[in-house]
Amino acid sequence: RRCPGRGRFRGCLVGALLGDCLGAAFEGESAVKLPDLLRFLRGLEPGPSGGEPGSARRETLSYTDDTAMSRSVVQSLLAKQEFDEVDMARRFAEEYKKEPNRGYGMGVITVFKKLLSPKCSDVFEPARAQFSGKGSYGNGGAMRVAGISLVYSDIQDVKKFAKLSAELTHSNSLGYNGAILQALAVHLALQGELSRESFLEQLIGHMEDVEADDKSLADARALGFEDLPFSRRLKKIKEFLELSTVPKSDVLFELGNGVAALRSVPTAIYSFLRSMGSDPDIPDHYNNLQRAIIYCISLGGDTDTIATMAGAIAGAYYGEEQVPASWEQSCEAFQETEKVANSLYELYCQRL
Ligand code: F2R
Ligand code: MG
Ligand code: MG
Ligand code: MG
Repeated sequence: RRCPGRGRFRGCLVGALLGDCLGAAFEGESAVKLPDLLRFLRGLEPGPSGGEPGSARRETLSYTDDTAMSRSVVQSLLAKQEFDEVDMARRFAEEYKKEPNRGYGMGVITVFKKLLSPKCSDVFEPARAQFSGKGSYGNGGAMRVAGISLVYSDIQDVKKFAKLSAELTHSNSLGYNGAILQALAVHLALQGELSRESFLEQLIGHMEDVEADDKSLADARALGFEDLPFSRRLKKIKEFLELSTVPKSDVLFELGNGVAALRSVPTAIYSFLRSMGSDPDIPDHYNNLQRAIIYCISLGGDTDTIATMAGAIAGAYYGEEQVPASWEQSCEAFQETEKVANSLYELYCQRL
């Protein structure tokens, strides 16, 4: 194993931040019109097409729970130099207490309240009690997981700690397996120039193994899904990528744009992979990373979360060179994000 470039670490975390801040403006909209989205993005650029020349910058775009939790993951890893469930859980809960209005999921708030109680002795217990003991299958474990792949270079460690970090809030395998898939995608992207085909093949190979255990099979069946639901969606992505055009309605039907990990992580991966090529609907001056984020947001639904996941993967793959200054500077906390990415780079390479 070798040390990937520092720019990939910065690209990953800033890409994730951009996806969240830009996507948040559209979260929950069922139909995002591309011209409206492109107009919004032009408004971030300096000069005649964006705001008055010479006028004060427009207000900064705020990040949401996706980034708040990602920051806790990364800060915990940096403070402890490894995964520490008690420290990470405490940071999630303290961060929620400090800024409860970042747009958290309805269910996960219950977990934070229990974690804040001095009576809590097992940090995984509140998550296990969610949804009458079924556990959350939301995408909250996946949206925040990229930092795991920026610390651990061994793929077995990536799987193990992606799962544990997700299980602090998401005990349903359809929640934590989504986090494993997202972490694997960031891990592969960080290694660099993989083709679409081998990227997908590797993800499918790993997920067929991840999803074959008894709990994954039981959880999928209990919710009325077929066996190996993530692997199946990855195969659907492969089919989509072989077509010259795919209607948005097919993407929404097969992959989704929802708050469940199963209806959002594959969508983020598809958005990243399809943006390796051009898109007739998106102006040519946008680069691959920008196209990935634009495509996610154009699907509507859970736009901040799907765009943050695609942004993390694309940023790790293309590096910070594809992060446009005007987009970055529109987001809250981008400078801090770059610093934290530098520290993760040092830790990752030092651990090799
Ligand atoms: N919560 C939101 N968006 C809506 C409000 C934001 C808005 N901008 C505003 O502030 O007004 N976004 C954030 O939530 C998602 C991540 O959620 P997470 O962390 O997975 O939370 P939770 O509560 O565990 O799960 C989310 C919902 O999924 C459903 N669900 C999950 N497991 C379930 C189960 N076993 N049975 C039934 N339903 C289940 C529930 O509706 C949960 O509330 C991201 O989009 C983030 O941006
Ligand atoms: Mg959010
Ligand atoms: Mg969201
Ligand atoms: Mg920069």
